[in-house]
Amino acid sequence: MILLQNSVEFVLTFFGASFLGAVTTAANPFCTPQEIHKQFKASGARLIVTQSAYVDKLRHEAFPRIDAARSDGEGSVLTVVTVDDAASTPEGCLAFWELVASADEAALPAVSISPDDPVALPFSSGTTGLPKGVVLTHGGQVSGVAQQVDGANPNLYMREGDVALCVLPLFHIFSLNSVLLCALRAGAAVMLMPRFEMGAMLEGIQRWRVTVAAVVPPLVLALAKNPALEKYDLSSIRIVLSGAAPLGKELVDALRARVPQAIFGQGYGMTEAGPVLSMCPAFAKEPSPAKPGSCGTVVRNAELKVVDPDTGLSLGRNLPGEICIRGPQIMKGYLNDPEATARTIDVDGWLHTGDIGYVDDDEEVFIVDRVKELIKFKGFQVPPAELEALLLAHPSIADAAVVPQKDDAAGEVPVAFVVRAANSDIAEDAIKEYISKQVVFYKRLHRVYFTHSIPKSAAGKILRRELRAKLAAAETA
Ligand code: 4UU
Repeated sequence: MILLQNSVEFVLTFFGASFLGAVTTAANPFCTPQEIHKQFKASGARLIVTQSAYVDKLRHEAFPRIDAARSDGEGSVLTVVTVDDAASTPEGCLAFWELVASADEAALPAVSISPDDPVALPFSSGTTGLPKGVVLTHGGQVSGVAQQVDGANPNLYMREGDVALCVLPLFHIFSLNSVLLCALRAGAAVMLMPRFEMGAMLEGIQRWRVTVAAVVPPLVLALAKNPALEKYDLSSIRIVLSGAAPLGKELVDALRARVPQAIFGQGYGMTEAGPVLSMCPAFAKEPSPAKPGSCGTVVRNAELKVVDPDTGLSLGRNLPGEICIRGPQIMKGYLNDPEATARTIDVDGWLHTGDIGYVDDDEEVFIVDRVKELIKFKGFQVPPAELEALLLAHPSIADAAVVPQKDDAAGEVPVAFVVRAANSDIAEDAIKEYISKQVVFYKRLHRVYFTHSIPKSAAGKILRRELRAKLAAAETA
């Protein structure tokens, strides 16, 4: 398990493990001990590479005892490697750079790796339920990278001399695949930033002449609004690739004036899809224009279709339906969860995204809605089922449902509908605080609406559409 901000050690650990045929699962170091433990347990991780600052989270009672002695393979002790200065290595941990210094390259075991072997295990809630391990294989990642940057006319054209901005977290597949792996494959350099900090990022772009900037819409918003931009030379940027959430035309126009030479466009990705489904054709070596709001065209050597969510039948152009993708790049399945896998990848190999969109006459993909439960706060995944489980565990709460509410800065924020238990008068703030203590910042509830009942289908499924419509109606009222 990699529990690190973007850093050289993250990259070395990922490639080192891959080279040995090991799998890495990367987690957000800002997560709470409980959240990290869930992923640790579900992934079956044996060793954690992290920073000293996060070791206390791993001393939580849920984890095995940290011990520098080699793990017995039974999971009774936890091996933790810290990347900081060896002099400050916390008790029981191993120092990353000491291990590197004492390593013998000639003693590397010979391993044979097949394309079908797993290499990365990011976590995603997919179309429904709790976060699950997404099994991405060597072959899948190699195919996915090739679909973007290889061939006579690469779609995401990068070459030697390019410098890719890596400020989006590498524990998310957008950054790992489309930035790190694609840039290195193309021979480009990568500018790693441990965290988003506006001044340092602009400084770095100017100093290292960044040419390809991968961003999310809230970052475009922050840049467009920042007057300091004028003080920096951003003339090296030729591509601004936005993804993970919808990018509006107004937002692009607001930033375009500041970086007039750059091409703005979107990639459409989903962790389970390996991740890229479509990419802006204006980024290609032989570019063709893309319309505002478009997510580009399907990556090559993959198939994309739009189906009627009710009948499953394929729809024609310009008709919105569920987007499905098939190709060598998609996940092998969810770890230890054949039911969830079967719900997501059908018998013909089509991965159902839970996104509603259409393909227009120029082959461009447009996303118009999401039928899956997932909430996206600034591009981060917020699985409603996780928050609902926490809410239901509270003695003063009889029933609860969590849905997205539109938000200008974050795109969407999670809000809850709550049915109080009999005789309870629990207040909104108490519920918000109860959740905040247990989750990473982007999963915090922004509003709690009290109600008498949660609308459900005959099968007991929460009717999320109804709740979303209720919110929308309240907004326009
Ligand atoms: C509207 O967000 C991602 C991956 C994004 C990505 C990866 C490589 C973008 C560009 C790229 O090059 O993965 P997840 O699993 O966190 O979230 C997936 C969901 C999608 O199903 C869709 O609902 O995030 C939403 N999404 C988008 N929505 C992703 N990209 C877009 C987009 N516009 N461009």
